[in-house]
Amino acid sequence: MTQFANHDAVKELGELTFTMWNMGWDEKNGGNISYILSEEEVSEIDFSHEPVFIELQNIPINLIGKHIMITASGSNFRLVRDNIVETVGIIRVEKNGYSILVGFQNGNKPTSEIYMHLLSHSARLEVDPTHRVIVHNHATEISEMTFVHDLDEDSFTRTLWGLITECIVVFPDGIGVLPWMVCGNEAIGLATAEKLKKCRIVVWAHHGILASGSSLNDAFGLIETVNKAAKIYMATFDKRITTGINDSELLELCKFFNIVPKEGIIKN
Ligand code: 2HA
Ligand code: ZN
Repeated sequence: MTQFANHDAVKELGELTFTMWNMGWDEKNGGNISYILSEEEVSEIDFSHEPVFIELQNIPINLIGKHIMITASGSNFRLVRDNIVETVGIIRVEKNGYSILVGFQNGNKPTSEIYMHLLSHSARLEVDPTHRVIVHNHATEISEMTFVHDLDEDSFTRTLWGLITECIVVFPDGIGVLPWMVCGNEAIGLATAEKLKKCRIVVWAHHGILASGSSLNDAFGLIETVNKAAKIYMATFDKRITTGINDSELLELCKFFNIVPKEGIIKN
């Protein structure tokens, strides 16, 4: 039996929150992460505390019984790794809510975005059984880009694909884009989950980005790739003398890497 704070998955999450803060993507209490534990991981962790049940309506059926590690409301990602037992916890999803099994000490509770995380996990699991992770942060350049680029998601995707060769290889399914919305409520959760039925990355205009993945590293890598392209966009969009990767070059890439890109974006 491993103590919660000493488990590898918990430590990995603590390292990732610090990395994201270090990149300038998680100021103050910005960002939240959740991670579906495997059965093996669940069997390794010491859950000897008395569970605390919290009621929550409209729980997605395919999550009932799953154990999810999730960051706390108000947690500062700079400090999470130094105080895991307060800033992270594990919940078990129940029919009418969830039980806090471990963590969230000293009266802490899961992120205000918990319902969005649950809906997002549910949507991804429907289409990808290897899915496990949702990462949300305030990556800087992708947020900047939502002020100078139109918010049509196909046009946004096409722009990103044209900026770095790697983009279409890493996210051939494209990205979803939501207009500005209030965060933390059911509407943004439902809208995000709807987008995640077709792709793994959603940009929230004038707020940040969310990515899903099969591991923390996988989801983080998607955000890194998108934000790198956005950084290049922001540094060049108003002073270009070349047009970037064209449609036939993107098709060449798809052929070489055996990739099927999201339909309707590459012309011809
Ligand atoms: O948890 O980032 O979107 C703080 C946020 C809300
Ligand atoms: Zn946020």
